[in-house]
Amino acid sequence: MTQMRTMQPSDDLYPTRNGGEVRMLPRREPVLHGRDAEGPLDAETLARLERDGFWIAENLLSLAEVEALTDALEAWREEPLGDVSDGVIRERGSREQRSLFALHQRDDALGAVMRHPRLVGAARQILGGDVYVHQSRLNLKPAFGGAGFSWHSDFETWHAEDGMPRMRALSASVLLTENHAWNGPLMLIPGSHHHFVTSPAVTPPDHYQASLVEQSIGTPSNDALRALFADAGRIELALGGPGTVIFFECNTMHASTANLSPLPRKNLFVCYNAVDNALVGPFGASRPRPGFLASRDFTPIR
Ligand code: 6CS
Ligand code: FE
Repeated sequence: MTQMRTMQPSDDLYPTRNGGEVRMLPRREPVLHGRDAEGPLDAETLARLERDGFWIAENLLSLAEVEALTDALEAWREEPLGDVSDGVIRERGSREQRSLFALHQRDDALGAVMRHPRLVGAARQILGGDVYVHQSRLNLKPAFGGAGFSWHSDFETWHAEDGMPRMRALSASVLLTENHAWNGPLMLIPGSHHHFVTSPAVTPPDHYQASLVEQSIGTPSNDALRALFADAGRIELALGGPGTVIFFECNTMHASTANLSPLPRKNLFVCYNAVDNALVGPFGASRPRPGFLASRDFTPIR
């Protein structure tokens, strides 16, 4: 049963998808919700996450762990996969798989990685308490044309379309293949998480069926991107080999270009949300998105 929204518009700190002009609102909450909490991250790493909005943890998982994930992925891809309603997103104009969602509902290595102590331990420390998996997916970015992802803040979508109240979530992207400068790595704007860029366009019904192939609603204006880039002075390419994990805060502006190279760029994403930040009703859409995109099982990962 979908829990409908219990919060009134007045307590919406990040109004978006409601017409009007693009606005850059200040972030209204900390990045580190559990500053002194026990966990695997040292003070320097926490400071970098707070400053930049992301942290690239090289070789966090072993090659043997990545191999188990890759074996489970290949076994899964041989199963008869459905379509968008089963969390299978294909590249525009082809049958190539672009994203496969809801890994965490599987009982193989792909499902187990959410509970990896170095992932969930970092999430608990940063988010300051119990966490659950809001969303998980594989982005396959196939060779010879896997399309990119427009600039966006995950939180803008998760707030507007999933009903995530506050910025108390993060993604861990596990690199399953080499992420080179030339095969469509994740690009991030350091410090962009300190501002919330509103998106005036009203959310169409079942927007996810378009946005997961190519997102144009909920994305920032060029002026807003220019301003975020001017503050940062650079864009970071998140490069690394299999087993590297990119942790990025839910509101950090990120994108990736198309992959025209012969090497696929396969990354596995686990998006943790604080149990205390559980979803309510959407803040900028008529209906909540399906469970494979936004879990409403808030059972904490122990
Ligand atoms: O809409 C979402 O939840 C998804 N869209 C993007 C481009 N990033 C986050 C997430 O996978
Ligand atoms: Fe994203």
